[in-house]
Amino acid sequence: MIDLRSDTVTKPTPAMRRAMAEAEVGDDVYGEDPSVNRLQEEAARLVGKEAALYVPTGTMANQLAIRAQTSHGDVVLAGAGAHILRYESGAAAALSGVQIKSLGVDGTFTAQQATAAIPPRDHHNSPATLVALENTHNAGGGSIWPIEHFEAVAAAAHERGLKVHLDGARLFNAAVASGVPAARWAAKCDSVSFCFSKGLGAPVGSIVCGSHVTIERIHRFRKMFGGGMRQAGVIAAAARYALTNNIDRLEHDHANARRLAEGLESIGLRVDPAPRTNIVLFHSDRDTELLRALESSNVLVSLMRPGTFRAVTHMDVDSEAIDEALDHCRQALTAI
Ligand code: TLP
Repeated sequence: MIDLRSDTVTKPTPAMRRAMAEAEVGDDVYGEDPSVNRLQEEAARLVGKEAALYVPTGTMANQLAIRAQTSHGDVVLAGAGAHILRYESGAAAALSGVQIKSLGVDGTFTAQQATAAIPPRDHHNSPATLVALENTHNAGGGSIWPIEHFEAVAAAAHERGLKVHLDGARLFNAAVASGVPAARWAAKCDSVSFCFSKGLGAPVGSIVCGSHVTIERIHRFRKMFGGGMRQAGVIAAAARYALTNNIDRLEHDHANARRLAEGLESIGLRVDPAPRTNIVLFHSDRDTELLRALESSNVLVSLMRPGTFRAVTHMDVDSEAIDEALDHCRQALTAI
């Protein structure tokens, strides 16, 4: 099976499992799990924030950041196709009572667009209180914000009193591919989340980082949302292992994404946009037939929307597996 549906499908390596087996643990709801505490300190330091909180999923990280930095009835500004809008089961509306206003077309937007979307202060309007940025941008094909736009949007938001959250589920893919360190992306944001369970190869877990005050508020809502975990050091050890060992290797996933994109184009499939990180979007009108034919040759990709497939490279697929997937794809195209 060559599973390119997502980078979430990776399995922990023997070395990561050893780190998990040997983890020192305690009850993290009492704040007594040394592995979780170390992970939180390391993660906060890595992105230049005062504090961090370990959480079960990227969705919970985003939703806690929204809940802690908005009030019911507020507006959150986000790029078109944002994960918080499209793939979190309506959580922002259900759990925080906010409306998400989507801007731009490809997940990025300008400071002018953000400013224009902030409603004037008037009792008829819902106040915009948070801007949520996503980097890399999943639905945009793993795209990376131009750092100047990113910083300009954050500055414009702060000037008007809005907070800024970064959904950095794949922040280290952005950092490795752009050469802009994670701490610089995080610097202009009030909260930043990232996932251990995607390209970094851990089986579970995400983290949200920010000031002491913000993280304290988020901590309270983590309890309310049912995200307090007990001897979580077993999984935090995998996350710590991932931070130490699996960031630099993301470059291989990016090279494999480029290899896959070139191969797909050479067999007549349109790839758009050109991959910057580990996500490849390719297009075909015969989507259902192609998906089925690939599945029957044990190649898994996802259908993101009609006519658009997503293939994600990760540590469990090497360049030989990419070439094999391309062979199957070529055969599938001739068979359908
Ligand atoms: N994305 C998943 C699916 O939900 C689409 C994937 O396979 O890519 N932010 C971003 C940008 C994400 O891509 C994801 C996961 C999350 C947040 C949520 O993370 P989890 O799955 O841990 O809740």
